[in-house]
Amino acid sequence: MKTVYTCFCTDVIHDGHLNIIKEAKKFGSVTIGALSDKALIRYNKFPTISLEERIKLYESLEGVDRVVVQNSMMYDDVIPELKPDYVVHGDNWANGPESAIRANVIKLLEQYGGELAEVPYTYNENVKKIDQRLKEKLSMPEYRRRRLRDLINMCPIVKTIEAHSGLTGLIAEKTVVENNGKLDQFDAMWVSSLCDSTDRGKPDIELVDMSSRLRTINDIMEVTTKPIILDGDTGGLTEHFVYNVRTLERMGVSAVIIEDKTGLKKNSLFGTEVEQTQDSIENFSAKIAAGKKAQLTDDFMIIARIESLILERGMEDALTRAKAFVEAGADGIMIHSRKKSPAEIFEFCDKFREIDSTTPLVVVPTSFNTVTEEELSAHGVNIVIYANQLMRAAFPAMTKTAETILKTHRALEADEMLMPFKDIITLINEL
Ligand code: SPV
Ligand code: MG
Repeated sequence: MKTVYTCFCTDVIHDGHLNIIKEAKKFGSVTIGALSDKALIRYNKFPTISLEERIKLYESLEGVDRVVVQNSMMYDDVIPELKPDYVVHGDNWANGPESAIRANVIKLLEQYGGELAEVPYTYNENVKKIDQRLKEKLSMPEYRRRRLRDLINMCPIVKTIEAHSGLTGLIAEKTVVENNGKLDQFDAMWVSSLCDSTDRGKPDIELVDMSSRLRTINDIMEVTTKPIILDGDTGGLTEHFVYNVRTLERMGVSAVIIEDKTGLKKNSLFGTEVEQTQDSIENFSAKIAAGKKAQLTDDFMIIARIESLILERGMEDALTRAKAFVEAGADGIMIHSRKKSPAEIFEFCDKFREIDSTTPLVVVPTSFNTVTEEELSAHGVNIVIYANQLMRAAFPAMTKTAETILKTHRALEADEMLMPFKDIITLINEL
């Protein structure tokens, strides 16, 4: 009897999957690959049930002879081992980043004479509704909030990009690239105080109030599912911070990062060029402890950001603070630097990891931007935040377009710099 392999990456079975099994059955005995959690994440299909539950679900389907685990999005681990006579897949992977997976399968099958059978992808109202529901489920606060902790446990490093609007949220949510035969995308979003302020034409001095920040978060949440880390500035008054923790938790924000500064906060990238006051260890620890006490779920994270290197107070001060803030209950430490070289960040991370091997570490490589995710991960960093790049990309493009229209007294010359609206709207979700 011939053998057939097909890979599933779903928590819910719909007509499309049943049709694949029906078609596969015509060729022989059917083995389903259940994509592992780690691989699902890279595929933007965050699991809402466990791998064991998915295996049971697939095993229960009529026509399925066995289920195996597929550990990566590419088929390199399963095909050479199973050597199926056929791989069956829907025909909806010929274009876009998924075509890399198709090419991978074709190459592997060629090595021993296996065949690819593509069946027409099932588009109907039921399939659409189930796909939609699955997505909506991930956007619910309880799923979204928990997802950051899960990602920290599952990924070598959680890749986080700045979002300051629905549109930038969609870019963070949907950008997928194929690189060296692998698909990649961002894991989480950072709602930066700098970009949220700049987008409103205001300075980054805690002038944009929490209600406005919540509106930005809500705009992003409306159209995305990925977890959100909020830049909470100094956290404000402890008496206010505790209320904000509850609000953020209820909305489904995964983490707030608060920095150990006090008084009129200025952006860290100004460093010592402007007057900035660091909070005392005692005060800031009390703020963290109060926030943790107010929190209602186990999922939400309060991450302490240490400004000692920015304010040139030295490595020892940074490490003393990190230890104290973890003791006060901080769920993570963000260490910041405005040096061009990542050396002081590496030194901090290495020394911190000597005294604490588990508390998540967060860095924002804006100044030390030569550093790679692999290097950061090797020094024990868990979350990397690209804190302002989308805003900085948009600003020069918008300015140049405005100048070009002013100079030429018409829009034609600017047009070559612009994306047609029909391409932009492909990003926008339709119900
Ligand atoms: C932000 O993005 O607002 C930050 C990071 O706080 S930084 O601008 O580097 O201080
Ligand atoms: Mg900020």
